[in-house]
Order: sequence, then structure tokens, then C-alpha cells
Amino acid sequence: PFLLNVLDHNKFLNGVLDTYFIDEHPEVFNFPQSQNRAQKILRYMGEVLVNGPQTPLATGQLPSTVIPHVPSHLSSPDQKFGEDISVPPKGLRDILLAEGPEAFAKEVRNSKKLLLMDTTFRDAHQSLLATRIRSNDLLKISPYVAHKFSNLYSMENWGGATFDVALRFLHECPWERLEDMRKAIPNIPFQMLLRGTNAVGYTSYPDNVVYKFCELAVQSGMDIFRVFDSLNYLPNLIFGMEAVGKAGGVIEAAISYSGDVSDPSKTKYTLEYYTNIADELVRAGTHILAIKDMAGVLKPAAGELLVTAIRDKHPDLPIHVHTHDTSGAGVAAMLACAEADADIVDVAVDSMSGMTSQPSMGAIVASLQGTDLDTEFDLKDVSEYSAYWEQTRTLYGPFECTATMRSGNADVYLHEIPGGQYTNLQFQAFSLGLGHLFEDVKKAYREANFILGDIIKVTPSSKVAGDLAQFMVQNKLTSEEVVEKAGELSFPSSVIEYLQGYIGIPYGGFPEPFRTKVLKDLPRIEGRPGESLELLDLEALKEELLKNHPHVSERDVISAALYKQVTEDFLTFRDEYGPVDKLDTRTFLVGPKIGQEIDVEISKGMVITFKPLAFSQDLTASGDREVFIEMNGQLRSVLIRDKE
Ligand code: 3PY
Ligand code: ZN
Repeated sequence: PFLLNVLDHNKFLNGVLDTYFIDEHPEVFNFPQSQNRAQKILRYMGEVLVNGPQTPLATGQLPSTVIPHVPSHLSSPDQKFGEDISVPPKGLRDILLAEGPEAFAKEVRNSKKLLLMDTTFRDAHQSLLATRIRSNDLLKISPYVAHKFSNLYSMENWGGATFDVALRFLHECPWERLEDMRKAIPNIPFQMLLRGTNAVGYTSYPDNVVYKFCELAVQSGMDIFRVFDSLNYLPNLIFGMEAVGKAGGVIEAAISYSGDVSDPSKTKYTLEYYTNIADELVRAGTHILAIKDMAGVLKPAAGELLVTAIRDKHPDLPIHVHTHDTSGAGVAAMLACAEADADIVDVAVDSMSGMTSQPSMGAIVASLQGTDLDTEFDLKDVSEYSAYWEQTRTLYGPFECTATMRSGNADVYLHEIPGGQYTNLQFQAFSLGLGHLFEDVKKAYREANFILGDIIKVTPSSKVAGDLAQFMVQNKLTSEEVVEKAGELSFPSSVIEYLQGYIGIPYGGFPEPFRTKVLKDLPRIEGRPGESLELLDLEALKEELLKNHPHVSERDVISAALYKQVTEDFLTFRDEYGPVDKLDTRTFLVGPKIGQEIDVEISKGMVITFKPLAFSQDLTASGDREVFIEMNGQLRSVLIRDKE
């Protein structure tokens, strides 16, 4: 029943017959592996049928039953006779591969049109859907993007929180995701967010872990690394840049933006502060410079001032601006930056844009049509792409922040909470049934920021501010009380570690006497935290993992170096349930319906049809239920422990 009849292979069905078929498709002989995978997927379905979702759903809302329409990229009115339209058009990645990062940067700077980075595959869903978008949905639309959006500067599709969430909640391998996207999109540069010395985690890692991480990312298909540090602490930033450079990636060093350079009353983070950092990053060899406005507080006038100030000093430097649309002024801000001669701005496709996500791609494309900065994208393509995501988004109903957030809110200029964190904190407050608490948390966040020394707030420093804010609300403490009683309170560990110097040193130094009162005689780290960490023995880690798991790759070892327990759990899950990333999203989240036929492409070209029929009402003596599922028409059964 598992044998794929070659006559059912999609190439045969599509009439592509040639004598190389067997050479090109060794997978048709992969019976035992596929059989094994199919058996595991069957077990997963049984597990969800008996015990419910295997990943926590954040709200009571269920995924929709919509089957998203995937638009075709294979019809081109401009197709020339004999042209192979299955190959996507050349993109900037072709220049990068042929000529290297410096030539790539030059090409970007010389572009007359405004270039776009599409964040739909990373920051957009990190900010709107708790980072839950699965590989399955990303890969379905990838060929369309490769064909219709070949002129993108880049697609941001990895890093940030996607790494952790893929392993922890989606039970899929982030490295495989990257590699699979690469195969589908050979022409557009891929971009990731690297938290400097924190890589894709929340704490400083030993240097060799960060080096190896970057090296494997490039090998798996990553091109551009946006490197930032949550305190703009230069030693951390420069270390991250070096790791990217060593790995052969494009270095896009980022200045994280806080405050308001258009407000003369704000005197800490001034134009001079930012242009000084820009100078340092250029000196350290960045190929591209990013302004990272993680909260969405860069007003249009401020954007114009900032880009102009950096441009004046660095006429040849490509400038890339990132923002969030939390206040609703995102489109206006990006247009102002473009007018001031930024080269690239960040957008998310319309149906995944707005609020805590990026500004709308369609709005920016339309706004610039017919101007010198015309992006040259076709609104019809944007709209088809958006329709796919509009439908796909309904599958992620359980993670929608719109359950609590229905509009933008300009109070972000007061509290400066980053996009991804905003929805998280709001959600936490609402799920405790304390919606009004969120208003208190936002006010406390602003106060916490000042207690901590008016810091740049982005992962992980934003977590420090968020934890302190929640601590204040929970314990009903005013900001004066926190400072006064600092010596007696038991602060969240993130606050203590920040004060110890574990994530770096904030601009202007640590707040005193607060720091001394909290730390007493706890140790303090001087300088770059990673420097004092011992290198991690990756060989020993591999040996350790191999004790419990039959297959452990070099990439799994790095996953474990970053997230030990999460990776162990992922490997155990994968050993037991196989490639659950191959399931459609509804089935993955809430399981199949009895009687429903579900096709799963278990490995390349091999599709298996599952049809759950029933499960036993009676438990066996050992507490199992027997689940009956048809697999390609053959009846199978599995015993699943009922965990209720
Ligand atoms: C992340 O670190 O994941 C961010 O998106 C910061 O803005
Ligand atoms: Zn962001």
C-alpha cells in the first residue's frame, strides 16, 4: 500500500516523460523510510484524536476549515516562445552569488527604485500570530513569490523568534524550513534577524556557538544577517558582525531606535548618538546599515531627520529602514525615509500588515507608482499574494492577537513596547481575565524603562522592562517604591541579570544607586559577556544527544546549544511522530475529523491518503484506546495512551 506507483507520479501525470526519471527520483525507491514516516504520522493523528492538540492553542478560537487557494505563477502574459517559465526570473541573489556582498551592496545603493524587504515570513507573523506560521504554509506560496516578487531586496524568513517557536511549538526543524524555502526560492536574497551575541535566543552564548550557528545558516541558504544588540552595545554588535562576516554572509548591522530625534526635549538618544553608532558600524565593515525601529516609534519627521543625517556622512552606504505599524503611521514614516534617500524599507503583504506588524506592501507600492521611487511591483500580484495569506491566516485563528487588539494605538510613543512584545503582554493580561490590567502594564512599562536607566528596548532588554513592569503591577508597586525598597524586593531574574551585565552595558551606564542596592555583592560582568563564557564542547553535546536519539545532525547540536531542553523534546517528538510539518495546518493543530480524507506528501513526490475511521470507546487494561485509520485504503490501528 505504500508503494508509489510511478504512473501516479506528478511528472508522469503532467506528461513529463524522459529516460532520466529513475535517476532523478530515487525517492520512488524509498519505501522503508516513507513507510516508517507514514506510520509515525498515523500515530500523531491518533494522538490528537484521543488527547487533543499537541501544541497549546492560545485562545478558544479554532482554525478555520478554509483550504487556501494557491495562486499559479505559471501563467505569464509576457512569456516568450520557448522560454521556460518554471524557472523564476533572476533576482538580486544572483548578483550576490556571482559577485559577493560588496558588489551586492553597490547594486542596492545604485537602484533608483525603492527596494522592499518582505517580512511576511518572519516579523509579520511573529508580531501578529505569536510566530506560529508553519513551514507547510510558507512553502506552498514560495514558488509564487520566487516568480512574481523576484525584484525584492530580500525576504525576511528566519531568525528572531521563529527558531525557538518552530522547535518548541510547531515540532518542526527550523534548519529544514530554511533549506526547503531555499530550494523553492533560489533568486531572492533571504534575510534573518540575529540578536548579536544572543543569536536566536535570549541570552549570551559562547562565541563558538554563535560562529557555528552563522556558518550553518549560510550553508542552509541564508544570505543577509540583520545583526542587532538590545542595548546597542558595540562590543556585542561587532562580535555578531564578525561572526556573519566569517560565515560569508551579508552583514546588515542595525541601530535599534528609541526615543524621538524630532523632539528637542528628548536628550538621551539624539541624532548625534545615532550617527556616532552608524560611524562605528561602517568602520567595523557593515555592508548595509539598518535602522531598526522595533516598536514603531520613528515618526515621519524623525525618519527624515535620521536618514538624512546618516546619508550626509555616508553617501555610498545602503540604508535599510525597519518599523512596526503599531501607531498607524508606518506607511507615512517609510515614505518619508524613502524620500530622504533610504534604499530599502520593510513591508508585509497587505493581509499580514498593519498594527504591530509592518506597514502594508500594497499601500507603499501604490503610493510610489509613477514616481521616481516606483517599486515596479504589480498591484495585481500583491493582491493575489495577499489573498493567499488572508485565507491562510484564518487557519491560525487560535493565535490571533486581534482577539484583543482591534486597531492601532499611538500610545506606543509613550511606552515604546516592541511590536512582538506588545501583543504578548496584552494577551497575557487578557487571558488572566484582566484586560484593564494591560493599561496598567503599559504605564508600568514606561516607568520600568526609566528605573532601568531609559534603555533601548528590544529582545532581550525589552523582556527585562516587561518583567519589571509586570512585577510592579502584580505587587502594586510605584516606581518610587521600587527604587526605594530595591534592596529588599525579590526582582525577576531577568532584571538581576541585566544589572549584572549579562546582556551588555546600556548607553549612559547602569542606573545607580538602584544597581548597587539590588545586586549587593552579586558578581558583575565587565565588558562583552560572551568573552567570559567558556567555549561549548559541541562534540560532547553531540555524544550526549546521541544517547537518547538515533539521528542527531550537526544542526541539531547547534539547536541544542541554543535551546537544550526544547531541542531534546523536539528530537523525542520527531522520533515518535515523524515529519508533522507535512500535515496541513488544521490537521496539525486540532487533528483530523472522523471520516475525512487527508492527503499528506510524506516525502518528495510521495502522497499518502489517511482516513480516520473510529477510536474505541473502551480503554484497554493499560489505559490505551485503539484508533482505526485507513492509510491508502488499508485499515490500520494504533494504540494510544489516553492521558485524561
Ligand atoms: C526579535 O528579536 O525577535 C525581534 O523581532 C526584535 O525586534
Ligand atoms: Zn521588527
